[in-house]
Amino acid sequence: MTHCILIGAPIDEGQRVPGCIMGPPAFRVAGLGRVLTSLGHTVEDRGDLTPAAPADLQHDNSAIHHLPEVAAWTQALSDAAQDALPKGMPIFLGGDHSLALGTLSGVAAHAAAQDRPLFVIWLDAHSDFHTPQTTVSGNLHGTPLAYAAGREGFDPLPAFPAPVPGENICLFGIRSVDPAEHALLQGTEIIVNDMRVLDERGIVAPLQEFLARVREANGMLHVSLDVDFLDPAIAPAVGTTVPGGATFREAHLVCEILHESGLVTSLDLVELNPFLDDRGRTAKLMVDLVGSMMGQKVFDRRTRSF
Ligand code: 5AB
Ligand code: MN
Ligand code: MN
Ligand code: MN
Repeated sequence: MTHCILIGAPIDEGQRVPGCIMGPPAFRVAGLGRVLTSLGHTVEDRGDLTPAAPADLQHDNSAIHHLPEVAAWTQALSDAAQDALPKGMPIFLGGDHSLALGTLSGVAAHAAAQDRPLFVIWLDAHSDFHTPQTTVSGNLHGTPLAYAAGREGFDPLPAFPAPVPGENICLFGIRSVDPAEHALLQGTEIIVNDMRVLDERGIVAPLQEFLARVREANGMLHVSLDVDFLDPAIAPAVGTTVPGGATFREAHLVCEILHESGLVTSLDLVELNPFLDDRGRTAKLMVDLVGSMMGQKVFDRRTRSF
């Protein structure tokens, strides 16, 4: 049984397609709390965060937009993560993926205080490894992983507390990497399980390899689930669809394996844009996936010997 702490973060300033602001209520309407309760967990819904008033921040890269707002969210989310982690498992309801600038910062600070290594699994079509210097779109939802990995150039944001070593980060399902991200990633130890790798090896072995390392190190594990990890055919409600994503069963299997590992300590649910959804099917799928990650099974084999 896990104490699940739901934290809404209706942030949509990290990209330009309106709608992610409706993410937290959509997760609630789709039954996130009910699913968790039905699995025997306790649920504490802390409602939606309100960031402080944005400070006057500038950046040389004129493409960047809404930096002050994103910086304010980063601080609010980092504080919220640090407050929740000693009490249970925070589940952050986005909001776009710039949310992870804050959640990763808070989780990293907590892990450092506990003297435990932090591991991150990034379930996404994209590598989100731009810095404020390299982003062409200026959309800060494409930057959180580079921030967490301690890349330079994030000056206007709060300093990242304890950068996550590359070998503790696993990209899973990516199929869209910009040239500047590619160049930056080449210089890291980040584990890149792109779709090419998953097509060839399947999802089980690469995932289990990473989880074995988390277990061995007694690490904390932060899962960041971007809706566009999923194939657009099953998850249309996202502004940045990329064909060739995880299938329904691949996505559930990832979540089932994450559950069995018993290692997940925090979770982001990001990039859901309910305005683009088809009768709530993406929101419901995301909630079902959280169910699998928290113990929902087709058939429970624990009480059988075969
Ligand atoms: B997401 C792109 N690399 O920088 C950019 O959805 C896309 O959080 C970023 O993964 C996608 O704008 C960010 C082209
Ligand atoms: Mn993302
Ligand atoms: Mn993405
Ligand atoms: Mn996206």
